[in-house]
Amino acid sequence: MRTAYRTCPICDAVCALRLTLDDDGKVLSVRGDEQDPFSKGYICPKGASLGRLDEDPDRLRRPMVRTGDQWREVSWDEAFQEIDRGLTGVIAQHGRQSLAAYFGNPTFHTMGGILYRGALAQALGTTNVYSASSIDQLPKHVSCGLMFGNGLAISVPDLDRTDYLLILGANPVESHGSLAVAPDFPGRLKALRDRGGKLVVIDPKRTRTAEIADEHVFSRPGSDSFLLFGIVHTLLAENLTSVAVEVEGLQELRELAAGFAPETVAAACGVPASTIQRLARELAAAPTAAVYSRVGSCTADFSTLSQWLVDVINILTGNFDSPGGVMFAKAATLEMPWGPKPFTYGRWHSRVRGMPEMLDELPVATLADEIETPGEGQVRALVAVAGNLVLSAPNGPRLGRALQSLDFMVCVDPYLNETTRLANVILPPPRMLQMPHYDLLELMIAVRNYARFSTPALALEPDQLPEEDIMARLVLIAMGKGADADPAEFHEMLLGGILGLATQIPGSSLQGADPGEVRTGLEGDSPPELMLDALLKAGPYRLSLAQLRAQPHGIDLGALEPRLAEVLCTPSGRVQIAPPELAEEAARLRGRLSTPAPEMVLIGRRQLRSNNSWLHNVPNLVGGSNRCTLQVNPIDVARLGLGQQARVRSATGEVIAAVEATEAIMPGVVSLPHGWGHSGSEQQVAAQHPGVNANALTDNSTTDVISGNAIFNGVPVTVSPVTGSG
Ligand SMILES: Nc1nc2c(c(=O)[nH]1)N[C@H]1C(S)=C(S)[C@@H](COP(=O)(O)OP(=O)(O)OC[C@H]3O[C@@H](n4cnc5c(=O)[nH]c(N)nc54)[C@H](O)[C@@H]3O)O[C@H]1N2
Ligand SMILES: Nc1nc2c(c(=O)[nH]1)N[C@H]1C(S)=C(S)[C@@H](COP(=O)(O)OP(=O)(O)OC[C@H]3O[C@@H](n4cnc5c(=O)[nH]c(N)nc54)[C@H](O)[C@@H]3O)O[C@H]1N2
Ligand code: SF4
Ligand SMILES: [Mo]
Repeated sequence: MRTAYRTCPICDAVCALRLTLDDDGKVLSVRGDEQDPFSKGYICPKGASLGRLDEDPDRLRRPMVRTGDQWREVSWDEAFQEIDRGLTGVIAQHGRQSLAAYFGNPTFHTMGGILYRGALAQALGTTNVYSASSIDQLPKHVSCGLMFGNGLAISVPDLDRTDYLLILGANPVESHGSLAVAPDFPGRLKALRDRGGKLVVIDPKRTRTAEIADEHVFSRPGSDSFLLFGIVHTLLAENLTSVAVEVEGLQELRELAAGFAPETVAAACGVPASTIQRLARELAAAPTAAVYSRVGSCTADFSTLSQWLVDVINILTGNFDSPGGVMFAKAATLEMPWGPKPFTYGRWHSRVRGMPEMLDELPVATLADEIETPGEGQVRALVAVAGNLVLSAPNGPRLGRALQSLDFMVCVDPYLNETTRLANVILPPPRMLQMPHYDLLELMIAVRNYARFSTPALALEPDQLPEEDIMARLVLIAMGKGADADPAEFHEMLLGGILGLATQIPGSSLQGADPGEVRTGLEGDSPPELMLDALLKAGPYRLSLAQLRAQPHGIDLGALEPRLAEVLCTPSGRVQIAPPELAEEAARLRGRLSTPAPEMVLIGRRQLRSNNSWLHNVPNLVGGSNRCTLQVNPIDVARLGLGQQARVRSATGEVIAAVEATEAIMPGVVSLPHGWGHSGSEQQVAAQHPGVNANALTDNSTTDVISGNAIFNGVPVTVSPVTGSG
């Protein structure tokens, strides 16, 4: 028996775990690591199932190649030869622009995914690069880009010190938080109340977070921009502002907000004007306050507006970049992507719908168009890393049909699932416990400055390839160097690139050092570890991998401190509180005031024992409360005469789902979780609990206009009884 300490890589909460393993490497128990200063022993059912997940018999162990409907295991060399043939064939016939890449959510939870994805995108030589950002948080990046000149300047609520927290469109008691890294988010919310603070939740559903709040306000899906504008209007009209950072555009902000008085927006958001005014006054009066919003607000129409307004309120109430308000973390690694970059967008546009590039990417919502529409630059091949697009993308089934028409597709994924079954080759990454782990991205948005590294708990088996070798060999093939090129060469090149930047950019602790000398001093058992060592040494605390290894319970680097000046990148050196790019969108929002609301709309939800599309194959995580049901208010159940099942129809598709009547959801709104729809899956357990694909109902033809982000919440649907279902 031995003990291993590890960060849980599943969600954004970065919990520290203590694992007990037997001599064969079987995980006997998983507990929260009580000695960890950040997560203090917290663990959720998913983390506790890490052992079961890791030993899932349906996990692919060797590369797979498909011929017709038949899959066979092949050697790594054979798999890469197949990929080389596939990709170079497509390049020769249709050019590089016919290649596309998708990087899914788990890409951002592994070191190899984060460190190699940019190089892979670049080596493919196409602008058809897509990621989970544009089905998740892109509107936040865009609003931060427009306001702060830096698309990565994402502030987090100072959870442990705030006196007042307003949450919109997030349910951290079940999701454990997102774009705000806080182990035991539920406990931190309870602590806020215990110290006399106030928690308010705005959500079309009375969620578990709403249940532990002081106040829950029902609001209409897709209407957050109205409500937030109403708050801004009140703050300005009643002179409740106390701006403490340098801003420009206050007059323009006044003009934009003028048309959104609480009385004007109340009907559109379903929140009484008096409540909107009171919330504004409470936010202004609280000693400190923070507004935090996530997926519910970010994947709806007008999302860039709502994400902007959240920060406007934090600024107007004097709670921006100050303790108890919202603040910027200062990670131990050199800021990624290695120094603040002035925000630009629209440097190129998607071919079919002319959608602008944002942060080097195009929106997932238009990937199907790019595959289906003939012409120069039509996408003919896809490299997908850690993505299950059929279940995750808007109108997933249409995208699935498009994927089927590709000339070639390769997936890096541990499972043969709804999406990877459409590929020609699947490359399985090592198991989680076999990989080194450091949260390069998460720790940049943590509610406390903190660092923790996990060494691999288990060694690779002889026929496995480390994640970085898989990525590097794909890069080398994309570069035209063939299937047999040595990944070591590329690792060194990538490391050299990091060292080049780390020794040059202002603010790096290695600025001015000799890259060769720094290289000689680096320590680590694998290329990602060497890169981490470099990034730590270049970081603001001048830590090293050796120091992190010596402290397996993590290193607390203290509470967040004001640092807006370090992340701000606007030409004026001031915050753009009313970016001109948003004026037209605000006018479009005003136009919506006179549009009648759809009778019924669909929203999504997250479930504690699930994580997007890929945890339904662990027996103890499925069943019970973790079911794919359509939540409907009893008033609607009666009005529509629903039985056990209902037919849900949208502009794009139809599903038949089990009805769960609950007063927790507003009348006129139904909720279906995403990531389900496993019928026919090769994952044995998931296939027994198939559920339905919520993204058969969502529409890829409409997006948040500014960012191009997908809309998953507020989708117009009709719900009707299924005859004979009782
Ligand atoms: N209707 C609706 N749709 C949504 C959402 C919603 O709220 N409603 N939420 C959206 C959001 S926020 C997100 S982030 C996306 C997520 O959507 P995706 O980007 O598709 O991510 P996941 O579903 O988390 O996982 C994708 C794949 O990663 C694989 N995987 C797991 N671990 C690893 C690993 O270590 N390495 C590799 N290479 N692969 C791995 C899994 O087997 C799975 O096939 O879904 C979006 N879709
Ligand atoms: N257990 C679990 N944890 C997860 C995940 C998971 O699948 N399961 N996924 C991970 C990922 S990829 C992410 S991005 C995060 C997301 O984390 P969260 O942002 O907390 O996501 P949800 O739990 O879906 O909460 C969204 C809430 O928005 C509400 N909502 C819907 N539409 C609107 C609207 O228009 N306005 C308002 N105000 N509210 C609305 C919904 O009712 C729901 O309660 O969670 C991560 N953690
Ligand atoms: S909350 Fe997230 S990080 Fe923590 S144990 Fe659960 S899945 Fe893992
Ligand atoms: Mo996400």
